[in-house]
Amino acid sequence: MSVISKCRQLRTLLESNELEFILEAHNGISASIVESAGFKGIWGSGLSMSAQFGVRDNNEASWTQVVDMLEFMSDATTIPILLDGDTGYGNFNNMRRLVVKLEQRDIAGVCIEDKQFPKTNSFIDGNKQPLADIDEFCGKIKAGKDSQTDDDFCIVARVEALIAGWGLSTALKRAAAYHQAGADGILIHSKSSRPDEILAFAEEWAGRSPLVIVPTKYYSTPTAALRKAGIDLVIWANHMIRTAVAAMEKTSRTIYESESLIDVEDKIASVEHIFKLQGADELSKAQDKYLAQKSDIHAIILAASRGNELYELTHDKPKAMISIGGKTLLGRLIEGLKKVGINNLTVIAGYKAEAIDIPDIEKCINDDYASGDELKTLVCAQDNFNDDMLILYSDLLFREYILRDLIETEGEIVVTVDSALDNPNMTGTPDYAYCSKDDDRPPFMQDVTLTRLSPSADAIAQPPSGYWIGMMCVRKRGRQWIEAALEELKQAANFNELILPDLLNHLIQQGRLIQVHYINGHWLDVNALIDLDRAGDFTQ
Ligand code: SPV
Ligand code: MG
Repeated sequence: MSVISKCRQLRTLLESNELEFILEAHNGISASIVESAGFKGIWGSGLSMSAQFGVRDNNEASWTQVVDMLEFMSDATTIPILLDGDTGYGNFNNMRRLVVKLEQRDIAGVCIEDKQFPKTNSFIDGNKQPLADIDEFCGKIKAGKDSQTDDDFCIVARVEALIAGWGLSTALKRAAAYHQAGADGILIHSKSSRPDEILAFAEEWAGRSPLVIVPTKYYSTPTAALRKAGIDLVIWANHMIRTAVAAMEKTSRTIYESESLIDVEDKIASVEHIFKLQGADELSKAQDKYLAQKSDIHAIILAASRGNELYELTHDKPKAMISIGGKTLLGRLIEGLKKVGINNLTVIAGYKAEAIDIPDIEKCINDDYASGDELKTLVCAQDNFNDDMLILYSDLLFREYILRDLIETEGEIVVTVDSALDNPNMTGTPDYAYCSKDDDRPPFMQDVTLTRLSPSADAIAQPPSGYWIGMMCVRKRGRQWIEAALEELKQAANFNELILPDLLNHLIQQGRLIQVHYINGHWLDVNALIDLDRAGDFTQ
């Protein structure tokens, strides 16, 4: 969809054969409200912008402060803004720079008035206000027109002759000169409460160029009369700031006097409405698109065993708490989990449970660790199971990508299998993984399922595809399978001896698909003293 530039939109408004209307705004939120109401353009009123800054309409706010505010207004809207540029904030040179800066901020046009800097609002002692020299003002218009790069950028020349008490012929003479100098429209201003002088001007002007008016004082004039007079653009010049001020005065008085919010809450915009005007919806969609989703994965970490092969190192603590390179195994594991956004951590302790003193974890205790094995430990954390969870041993050291890839692999239950069977460093009893396919990389992510885990490579005629490293990722249905399987296995006479591979084998026998994610090395299962020497690879 091609977007019509704001400059073009403003030019179309000025040059259309219909009577068009623009409404004042003075900051981003009022501008967006004006657009939402249906207006096709915005008047960047000098009076209103000064007022919202809390200063007078006498060029007390600097022009760059005005332009900065305009940028917020323009960013918040898609309709054009015609800036009330006072006198152009100086001479022709200031006008040139103003036009350049306005175009840079996507402001569609500027209206300059033929008074002297610093100006005073037209409704304050208008008669006393000196007008600009005609030639000097024409030079300013020309300088502005020569500075614009978009042909559609509009410069409207505002004639203050009627305000200053000079009468119709002066107003017409000035308007003609400004038109000649290149102005895209003439704004004829009046402080009269009747429209007579404006209507007379319009008649004499006779459509020589677009005619703009500001009927603040002659507001009771029927719009039909303005239309009939051939006016092109009406500016409702200050009604947003005045309505805001009236509302703010009323609300502040009520809150002050009642020392309560009870009388105002239902009468003011809801906080949700403010969010809407600020575009909160767009941000939340963008967050979904661009921000890494916060993980709600829970990790269930089995840390109940002593680790007998580590001898005196585990005299007073479980294997998970032995220190490697200044950090405990469990501490390192938790650090790795947190790095990938997993902060919901359950550690199932058993042997020397009190030695596990890590903050921000939930500790479940298997008091029966001496007589029970892994499944007995796992069921202790059943209340903490989640529809997205990792179940893993606490004695693992691994490269970060292994965890990341595991949680990104689809499947109700996914196990990480190391296909580097030639690993000469394997200690303890490995869990040989028999899989539906060997790891024939590439292709990288393959659809492979687990057929069986076995403590022995000879148990089945087919050679194993790798080792299960003691990590699995479980999703909603996988959790249900595991919960049901644990209930069944609890009835078995040998439940106390069952380990995680028994659980996975049980699920496979039931026809559940256990997905395999292959890796090739880059992990270590700390079982024996010799593993501590090898751990250096993972502890930098
Ligand atoms: C403004 O809105 O600042 C104007 C219009 O210049 S008026 O205040 O009516 O002069
Ligand atoms: Mg003004």
